[in-house]
Amino acid sequence: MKRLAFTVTFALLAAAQAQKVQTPVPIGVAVAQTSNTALLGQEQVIGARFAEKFLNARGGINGTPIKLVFQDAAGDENSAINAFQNLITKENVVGIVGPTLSQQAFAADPIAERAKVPVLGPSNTAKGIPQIGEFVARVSAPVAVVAPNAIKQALKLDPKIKKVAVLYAQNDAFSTSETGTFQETAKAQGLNVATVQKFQTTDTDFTTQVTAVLNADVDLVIVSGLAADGGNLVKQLRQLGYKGLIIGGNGLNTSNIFSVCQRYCDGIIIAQAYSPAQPSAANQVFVKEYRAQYKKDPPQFAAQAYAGVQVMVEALKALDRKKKLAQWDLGELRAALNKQILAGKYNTPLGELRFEKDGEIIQKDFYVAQIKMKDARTGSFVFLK
Ligand code: 1QQ
Repeated sequence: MKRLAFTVTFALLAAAQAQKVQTPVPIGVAVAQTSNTALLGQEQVIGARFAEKFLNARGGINGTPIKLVFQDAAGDENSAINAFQNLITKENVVGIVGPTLSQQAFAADPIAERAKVPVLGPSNTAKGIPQIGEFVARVSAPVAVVAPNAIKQALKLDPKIKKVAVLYAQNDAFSTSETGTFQETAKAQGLNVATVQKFQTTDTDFTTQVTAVLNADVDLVIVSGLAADGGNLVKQLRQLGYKGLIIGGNGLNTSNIFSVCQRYCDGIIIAQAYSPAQPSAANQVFVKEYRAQYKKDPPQFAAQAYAGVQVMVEALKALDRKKKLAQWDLGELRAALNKQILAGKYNTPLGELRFEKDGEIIQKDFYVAQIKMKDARTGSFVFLK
C-alpha cells in the first residue's frame, strides 16, 4: 500500500515536472478584483490587460502570444494564497504578477517560492518583500525610497511646517512599513512628530484619532492606510476642522478615493513612482495608447502592472531566442525565467528598470502629485515635480 502510494506520488511528480509550456503562454495575474482593495486592484487589472493587448499586437513572445490568467486575490491573505495555488497548479502559469498588498505578499509569495514560480510584485512596497525568497522580485519601488519625496515636497509648499501628526493602519504590513519611513524622514527634516495615531484598515469612524490630531495642533498630517479607510480618515479630518496640509501614502494613490473623500480629497499630496510625463519612448507610446482607450492619463498602479507583465514578456522573449518556449519543460522554464528577469534591463513606462540580485527594483525617477478636485466627484492628480 505504502509502496503504491509512493509510486503514484512519484508518477504525479514526474508528470508535473515533464509538463510542457502551453501556448498562448499563460502568465498569472493575482490582484484584488473584489473587496475594498479592488479600489487599488482595478487599476492593476486595467494596466495588465493593456499590456497583454499591446504586447500581443507587437508579436507577443517572438510570434507566440501570451494569455493573462486572472485569479482574484481580493484583499486578504487567504484569497491571495488560493489565487497563487490555482495559478501554479491548475493554470500552469510560467510566472505571477501580484498580489496587490504587501500584507498578502508576505503570506502568498512563500507558496510561489516553494513551487519555484517567479513572482513580480506590482505594488508591494513594504520593506522586506524581495527578501521573501529567490523567486520574488518587484517592479514597485519601496516606500523607503518613494515616501520621503512627499515630505520634502510638502516642506517646499510650506517651509513653515513644524509640527506633524502621523497616522497609520496597524493591521497592514505596508502601512506600518510606510509610517516608519514617514516618521524617520519627518525627524530627519527637523519636524516635531507631535502625535502618532493608529487605526485599522476596517475602521470607518476616526473620531478618536482626529480629535487627537486637532488637540496636537499640527500643520501637517501624514496618513498611511489603504484607499477606503484612508479616504474616510481624510474626509473626517476636514469635516472636524483640520485645515493644514495632508500627505497620503501609497494606499491612497488612486482616483478611486474621490468617491470616498469627495471634495475633501482636495490638496492631498502623494509621492509617485510613475509619471505620465516620464520621457522614455516606451512611456510616450503607453500614454498615447492609454489616453486613446481610456480618455485619461494612466495612474501609477496601472503603469506598474503594465511594467510587471512587460518584464515577464521580455524575459520570456530572451529565453525563447535560446530555445523555443514550446520545447521547455514548465519547471525548467519557470526557473530560467526567474534568472532571466533578474538579468535583464527593461525600457518600461516607469523608465529604465533593472533588478538587484535579491529582486529589488532599480528605478531612477520619482515624483510627487497633489489631488485637485473640480467638484465632489471629479478631480485629478497634478504633478508637482
Ligand atoms: C503595499 C502597497 C499598497 C498600498 C499598494 C496597493 O503599496 O501593500 O505594499
